[in-house]
Amino acid sequence: MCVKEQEARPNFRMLFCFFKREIPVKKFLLSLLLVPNLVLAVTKLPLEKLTLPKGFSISVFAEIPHARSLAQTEDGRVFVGTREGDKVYIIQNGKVSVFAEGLSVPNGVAYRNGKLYVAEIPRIYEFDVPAKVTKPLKPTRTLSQIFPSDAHHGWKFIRFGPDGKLYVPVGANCNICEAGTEYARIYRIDVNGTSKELVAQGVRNTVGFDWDPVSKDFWFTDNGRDMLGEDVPPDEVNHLTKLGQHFGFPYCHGKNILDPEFGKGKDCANYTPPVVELRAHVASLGMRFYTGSMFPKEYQNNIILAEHGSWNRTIPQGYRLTFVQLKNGQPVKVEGFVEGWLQNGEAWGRPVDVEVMKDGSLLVSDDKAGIIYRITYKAPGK
Ligand SMILES: [Ca+2]
Repeated sequence: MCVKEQEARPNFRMLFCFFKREIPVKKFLLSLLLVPNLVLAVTKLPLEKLTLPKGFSISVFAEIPHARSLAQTEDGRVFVGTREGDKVYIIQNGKVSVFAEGLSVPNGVAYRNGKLYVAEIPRIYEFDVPAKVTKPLKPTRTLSQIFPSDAHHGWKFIRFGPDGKLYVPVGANCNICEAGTEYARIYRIDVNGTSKELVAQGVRNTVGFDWDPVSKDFWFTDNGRDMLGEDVPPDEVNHLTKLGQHFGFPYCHGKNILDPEFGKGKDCANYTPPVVELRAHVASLGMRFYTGSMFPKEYQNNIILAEHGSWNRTIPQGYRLTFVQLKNGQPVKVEGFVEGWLQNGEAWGRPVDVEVMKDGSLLVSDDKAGIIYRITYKAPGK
């Protein structure tokens, strides 16, 4: 049977689940023999199940197994990190190539000034990026800053801030615990030096962040703890207003939920609350401020984030893109933007990260279907 989505490696059962409505099993097995690259088989996706606001369209941009974090060069080439595989991919001239391989949990990718930075769990590699990548490349060096090697929430999302520093989170190495001093934090580092500064603490596990294009303030998603209840605590969108702020974990969840164990004797008023409380367990990951001009005005300079989807909630939720419209730093609208990866309690896709392209279209990675989607907008009637 098809099981509910889990934080597990994609396996053959999941592939069967995915394909069962699309092609007969016999034909699928035959395709495995004939097509060694499974990705090639993922060509018939139920894209018609996805719903978008009027005027928006979604299409397949690229097929990449386990696609996770996205980054791009000045000339619009796209890097794709993976958590399950050992590879980082590059999409150039519409074609997918392996950029680097033999890596361990290379979830994080960040590009700046002709160099790509790839984060494994404890370390970050620097690669030179040639004008055209023709074969898998080796890193030119490893950055001097080293992070804990714990696998639990160890995979990294990394990104350069407007300050030129590389922002690197270290998730809590547990579901809920009094994490050690290096954990549940976001750091920023100088990739050409040795500095490592604290940006935020009390952050359970952020896998996506961006900077407000106007104020340059830092915003990030955070995933709430498990095993507190089906509907608590909320996932979060947070706004840093002061370096080193504490965002509550493990003492206080959401705006005002004291942890039954670790919250004893604590007061939520002593921690920075989220700006947006998302639904519980939706697994909010990648987020970007939409900085293009293709989408309507209400989207511009506001947030689109990916909800990867719950893994242990009785009735799964998430599995969608969410739009957060802000006014003076406060949400005035939080609503589904793209929905339909979850059908009758089963997910055929899981959005992970988003990336605004130069032409204003939006890329979305999906590590379950192994797809990069492209969302475009055309005013109805035009
Ligand atoms: Ca929090």
